[in-house]
Amino acid sequence: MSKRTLDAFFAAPKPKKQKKSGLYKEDSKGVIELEPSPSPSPSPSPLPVVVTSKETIEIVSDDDEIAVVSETKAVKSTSVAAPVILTNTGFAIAAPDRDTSPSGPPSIHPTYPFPIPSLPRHLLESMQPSKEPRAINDGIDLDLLCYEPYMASSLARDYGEFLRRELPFYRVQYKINRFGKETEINTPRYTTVFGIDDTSRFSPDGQILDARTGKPSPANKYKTCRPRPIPQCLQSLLDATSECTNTSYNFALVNYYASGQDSISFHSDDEHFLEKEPAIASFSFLGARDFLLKHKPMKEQGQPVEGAKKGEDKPMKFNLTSGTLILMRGKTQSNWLHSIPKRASNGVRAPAIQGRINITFRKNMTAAGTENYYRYNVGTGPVWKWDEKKKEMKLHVADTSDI
Ligand SMILES: O=C(O)CCC(=O)C(=O)O
Repeated sequence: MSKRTLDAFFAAPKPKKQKKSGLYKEDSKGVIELEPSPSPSPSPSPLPVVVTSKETIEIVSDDDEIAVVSETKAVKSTSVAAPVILTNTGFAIAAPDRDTSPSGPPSIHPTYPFPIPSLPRHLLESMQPSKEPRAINDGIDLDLLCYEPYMASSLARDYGEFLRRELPFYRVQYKINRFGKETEINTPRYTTVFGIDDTSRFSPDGQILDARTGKPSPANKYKTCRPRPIPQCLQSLLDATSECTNTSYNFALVNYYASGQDSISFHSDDEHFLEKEPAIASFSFLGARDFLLKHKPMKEQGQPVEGAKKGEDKPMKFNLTSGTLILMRGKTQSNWLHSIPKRASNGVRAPAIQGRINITFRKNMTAAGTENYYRYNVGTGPVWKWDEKKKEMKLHVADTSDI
């Protein structure tokens, strides 16, 4: 998302939410049927999926058309049985079933607040899709490809935890003028971004070069931001995604939704600096969240278009689990809006509380687009970094010990 107008819109005081029913599939007891679990790809240590409990989740939307709905649904959790080897002394030790050593040196660049480690080898070797995608095109102008999953659950968890732990994040604030009044917007999630548009490229040593001539770009080409090269840990997934979706990308935008209160409002990724009919590859890692899609209003001379209702009033809902890739392409962005609505648990631990990483790969054509992405996803505020002991984001204090 670039222009944060929709986040901005929802920053205004909201009327109390109305309770409506019937938006989600429920049986008479309010129990939602479990969707069939995606069949995992062959993996060195397949993880058994067990249904452990039921929980009530309250879905709170920041869109007036979507009601507050309570769901009771079974929660899936994975139990990991580590393979063991019996030694000749009779002691069992964990089998080294994967090579977690770094696949190379860390990615470094003057714009990074700290070096970003390279992927552990077992992850670098797992960047290809694990199965064929499923096409979803049963809505007007809807053209999705869904990889369920792209990455098997244990790898997706390792990769999501790696990105959460190693990337710098921001909680971007910005001002907009709304109805003649200056309003401060607090982006309701952690964000970060890497990449440079099609008019430039990075040299191997991190200088910005003109994409056409290969010569260094003028120092003032990007006036409001300092573009960052895509680190190896994201570039390797971008390359594999380019190959399987047959599309080139030059930007990686990352969102971290720390809890059910983090969200993104309805919007479409149809910025003018992307290609026409852009293909946006959107990955989910760690906690599952609902992803809603609805058609933009369809009116012809003030009248609803006949037969054009699907998706217009009732959003489609996908529960995006860890390792899923949704490719949104064709006419989707110009005709559909998508969102990750807020959720509040009823005092019960909801999946959203585990935190969710989202990565979108996009192709940006202009320098103005680069400035836009950095403004709304890095901004000018402090850096946040994951604290593995406290299991939460903490303000990052630069290490000055070797200055
Ligand atoms: O988190 C998601 O799945 C959606 C992210 C998104 O829509 C965006 O970054 O523009």
